Amino acid sequence: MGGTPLPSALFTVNPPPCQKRYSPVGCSPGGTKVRGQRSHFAQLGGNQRSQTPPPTIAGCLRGRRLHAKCFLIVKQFEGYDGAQELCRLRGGNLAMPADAAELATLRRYLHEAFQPFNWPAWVGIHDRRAEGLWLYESGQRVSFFDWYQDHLVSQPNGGARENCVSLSSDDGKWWDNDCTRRMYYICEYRL
Ligand SMILES: [Ca+2]
Repeated sequence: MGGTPLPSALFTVNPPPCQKRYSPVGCSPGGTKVRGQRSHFAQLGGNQRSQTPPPTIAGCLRGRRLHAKCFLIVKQFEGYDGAQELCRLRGGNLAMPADAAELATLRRYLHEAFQPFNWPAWVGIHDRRAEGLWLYESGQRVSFFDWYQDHLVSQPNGGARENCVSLSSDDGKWWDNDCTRRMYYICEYRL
């Protein structure tokens, strides 16, 4: 299923913090506070009225399905814990890409949803229990990684300050981030 292009207006309201390597159009360099946001879920491909209800499993079918799970990008700025709670309240979790196929699906979904922009989005991976021990929200240990790396930056690089993982929408690469940063997020639901 293809993502519906988002109205450009959505990119000008309450921009989230930028990724570290550069400042894409529409984000807020260094910003961590997002004020005055509307408390609604603007689901990709879905209804974007101000009182759109939170995603349900049926709503997730507007996202991206693979095997017995589906992923849904939620365009609401939340810290990691808030995002996980909102996913959980609807019967899911933050996205936990379990293998290369699922990660590739997420990467394409993010890219198609946000291009030509670059937006970070939370997934359900953290190292809060022990530094450097990356776990899914399920508690299972992450067995493969796709950290961003170039000649200047090698993720993860935040140590004990950055314990939650976001994916960049342009390339799907992983970044460790401060868990309190507010950004879009991706839920997953079992079908
Ligand atoms: Ca860490």
